[in-house]
Amino acid sequence: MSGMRTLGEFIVEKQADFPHASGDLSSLLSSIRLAAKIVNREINKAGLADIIGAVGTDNVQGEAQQKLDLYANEKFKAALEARDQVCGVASEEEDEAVAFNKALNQDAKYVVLMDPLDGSSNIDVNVAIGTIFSIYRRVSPIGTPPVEADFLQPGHKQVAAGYVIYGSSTMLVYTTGHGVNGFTYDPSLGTFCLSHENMMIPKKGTIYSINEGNYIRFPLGVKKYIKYCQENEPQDQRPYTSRYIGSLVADFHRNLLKGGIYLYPSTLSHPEGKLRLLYECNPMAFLIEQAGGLASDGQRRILDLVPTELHQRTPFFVGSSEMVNKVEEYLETYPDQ
Ligand code: P6P
Repeated sequence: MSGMRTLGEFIVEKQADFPHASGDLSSLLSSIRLAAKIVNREINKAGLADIIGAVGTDNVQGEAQQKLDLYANEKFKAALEARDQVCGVASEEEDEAVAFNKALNQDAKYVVLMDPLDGSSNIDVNVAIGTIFSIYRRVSPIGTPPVEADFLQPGHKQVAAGYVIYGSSTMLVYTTGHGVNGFTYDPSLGTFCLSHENMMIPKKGTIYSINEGNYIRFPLGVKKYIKYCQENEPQDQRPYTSRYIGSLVADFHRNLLKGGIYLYPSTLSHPEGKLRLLYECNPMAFLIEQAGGLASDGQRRILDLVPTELHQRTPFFVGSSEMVNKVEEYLETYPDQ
């Protein structure tokens, strides 16, 4: 196929963007690529295997774990530990951060935070789900086990971030701070091929993604924004449309391609919002800013938030810059009484 560039070739080629690169990040990204292929294979045959159905245990979020959650968590941890670039991993499926104790891992300079399978309630209804990952340089000394501070860094310190979307086709989308690139998996070749180079989100869009079932519990500013979308007839655009899949990765990916905004505000049941700052919001915020969009908690830039605990939540507004700015205006104009 003329001009086909595989993810592997792209990772090595882009290593040149980092003059001091030792190849460690390239190798780390390759281990994520491998785990994505393994998880993708299981997801695509989940309907056939006995893998469907909750496994009976609950994770730290108190959510019933689907078997595929556990499977994805184990496969990504194993792939990351097998290479010598990662000293530890934090995961939505792990109560505490996991330190890799092999000496070679303790000499590693990166930590990874991940949601191994986001949207897990969508697994057994054949709706797109995804893996989200976030990579930092450790702040603790090389040669020692990682400490909590390695995982509680503000999002603007990320070295790389990305997601895998297991949808009608499987894609891996990532950034190392030099733009966003998307790779589509070709199962007949077993390779990810560059399909979306230098992805940029349109500055404005007409898609808004929010769970309107929570409407009465939203902050007033969010209610006002939803009404603005429903009553506003944009002159130079199609009318607004509501699209909500229930998988952050799928809603985010569609909005990245077409323009739009995803909103998960604080609600009465989730006063801090539902989404996790470290392994859902920060990586998506890095990606959207690299693609020319914005990510906010309603008042502040997500990437500037200083984390205090591994599984902390935050309200999350992410997508086209004009749309995120509009929501922030409404939240400022109508602060919750
Ligand atoms: P709700 C999935 O559990 C998730 O973390 C995101 O992927 C998704 O956008 C959101 O929660 C769905 O939450 O409350 O609307 O079901």
